[in-house]
Amino acid sequence: RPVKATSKPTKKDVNAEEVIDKADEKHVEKIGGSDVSPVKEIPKPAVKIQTGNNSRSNSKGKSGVHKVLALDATLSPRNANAVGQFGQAALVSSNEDTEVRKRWDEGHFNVYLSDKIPVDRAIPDTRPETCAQNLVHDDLPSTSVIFCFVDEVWSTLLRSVHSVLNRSPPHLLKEIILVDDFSTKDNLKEPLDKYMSQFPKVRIVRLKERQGLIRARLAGAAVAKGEVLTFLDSHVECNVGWLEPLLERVYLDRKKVPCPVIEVISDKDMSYMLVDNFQRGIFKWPLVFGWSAIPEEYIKKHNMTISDPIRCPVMAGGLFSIDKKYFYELGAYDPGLDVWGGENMEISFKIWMCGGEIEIIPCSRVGHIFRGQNPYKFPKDRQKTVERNLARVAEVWLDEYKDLFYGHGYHHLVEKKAMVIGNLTDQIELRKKLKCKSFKWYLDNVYPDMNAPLVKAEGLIFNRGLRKCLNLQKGSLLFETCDLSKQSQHFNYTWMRNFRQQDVCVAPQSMRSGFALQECDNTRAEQRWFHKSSNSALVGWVSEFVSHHMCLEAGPQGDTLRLNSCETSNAFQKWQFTHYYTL
Ligand code: LR7
Ligand code: MN
Repeated sequence: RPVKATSKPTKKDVNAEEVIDKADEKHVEKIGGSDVSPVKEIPKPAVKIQTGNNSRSNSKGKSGVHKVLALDATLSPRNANAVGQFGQAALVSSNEDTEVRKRWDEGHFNVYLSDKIPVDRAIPDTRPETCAQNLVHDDLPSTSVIFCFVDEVWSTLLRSVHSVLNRSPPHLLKEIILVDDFSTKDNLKEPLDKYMSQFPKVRIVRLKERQGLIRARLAGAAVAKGEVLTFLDSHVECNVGWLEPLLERVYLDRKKVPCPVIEVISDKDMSYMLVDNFQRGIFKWPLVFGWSAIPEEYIKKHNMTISDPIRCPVMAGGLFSIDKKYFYELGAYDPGLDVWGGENMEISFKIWMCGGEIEIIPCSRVGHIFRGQNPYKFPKDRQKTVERNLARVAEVWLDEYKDLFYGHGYHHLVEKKAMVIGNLTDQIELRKKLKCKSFKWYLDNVYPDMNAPLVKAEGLIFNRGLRKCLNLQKGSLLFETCDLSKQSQHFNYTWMRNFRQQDVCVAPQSMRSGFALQECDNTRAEQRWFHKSSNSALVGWVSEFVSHHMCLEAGPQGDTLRLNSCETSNAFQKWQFTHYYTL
């Protein structure tokens, strides 16, 4: 079979990673390692045919079942020898290299090659073998497939549409809605209208100004007539039998939100590639999407097979089906999210915390071209757009855990939060109205293997030079013999880098007066101390004329606590908390 095996690429949110400062880099690596830690509980996936609580089969009476339809109008293509046919790697001769390079930036993949490959090429059926034998109900709901695009490459957009037309049971495909997010390319105007007019099921919606993919999806959903919405990126190829297994899950339970396995269409040679089985969608701080393999022991213990649905803490974002009414019950997407990014986190938290479920359905497979960069322009700064979206999600959904988001490189957002992220009243109201569960519930029940300590370190703060602990009593901070039982010796080092006891935060003051005790306020940068690891300094910023960094130092007699210039070898400047969750 012309299939290359590869491991699934991790979706890179380069932007978010870039902003993680040095101090937090180590931490991110560490969490990465948590992928292999045992998953406490991913509830066992449902069996093939079952009736869920939210099932519609009850209301519709008995219904028959049939084997998944293996429709594929491209099985024996006319042009079997065409470039890239059957999903094979297509080669270009070396004298075409300049041409390839010249056109690369149009889509940040091999556009030159894509244009040579038939728009209705065949691809290998990559489903696990048992999938073809699976039964689905006869009366599945119909779906509207929604593709949003901005300046998408002509040949990949067409290939996406043809793959849906050729491999979806016609009675289940209500329509295909193409939402043009204010593209500038001429061929996406009249030529596209003309081309699509051959297909009565295809409708084109043109947005009058650039809305970004989130509001473009909302515009598509608003005109959709199908019972289920199926969102897809505009550079995909749907595989054989992709649709029925998705609709079956929605049919069984309207609060299930199924996603296909996302396979890889090479950006270089356009070959259709397999990905590893048993992958879950997860996130790491600061809300960066990634894939994580389900541990071997878990698979064995639960007798999971490669075709069982996989419950996912978060979805990748671009490819999923959802009951239309349910989508609106959930309040759809936050329409305040701009252009690209974060909406996958928003909808994932919303689904889980408000009573739904996200699953990957291994019998449904769709190839996607993973690109190194967004091939379109962001109306505003890309980084600022994405971080603003993520901050909106964090503010609405993360409860006390939002400090973990801000603490991983987004401290700067907190100071001017209200100004940056806009109004959230509607989103907060919605969460109340839906009576959604807490983020803590989500972590405990949906993503128990996530590493999410609420503070970076806590306990007593021991000074290496003095061999005593800090004690906060009657408004003064001094030293005492360490005593775990004394609450006045207990402090936290928080994600916002506050060094605090209850509501009291320690802030570096002027050169002369050392430090001050203040009411904690996350928006005040002056309350932030750098503390890199156990037995390192507590570094504060002093702004007198110019900013300096200064280290907290114990006086050798233990009767003073002051700020001084940092000296790496000075033991009186070394501090250790009793317990470090992560640094
Ligand atoms: O302003 C825009 N308007 C648009 O209509 C920006 C984009 N778009 C369209 C675009 O043409 C494309 O069809 O929206 C679609 C998604 O944009 P991509 O392809 O640039 O996104 P991506 O594949 O890099 O990113 C993933 O994360 C996004 C976060 O906002 C979206 O959720 C994408 O749908 C999502 N893609 C996938 O999940 C596919 C698998 C990637 C993985 C893992
Ligand atoms: Mn994409």
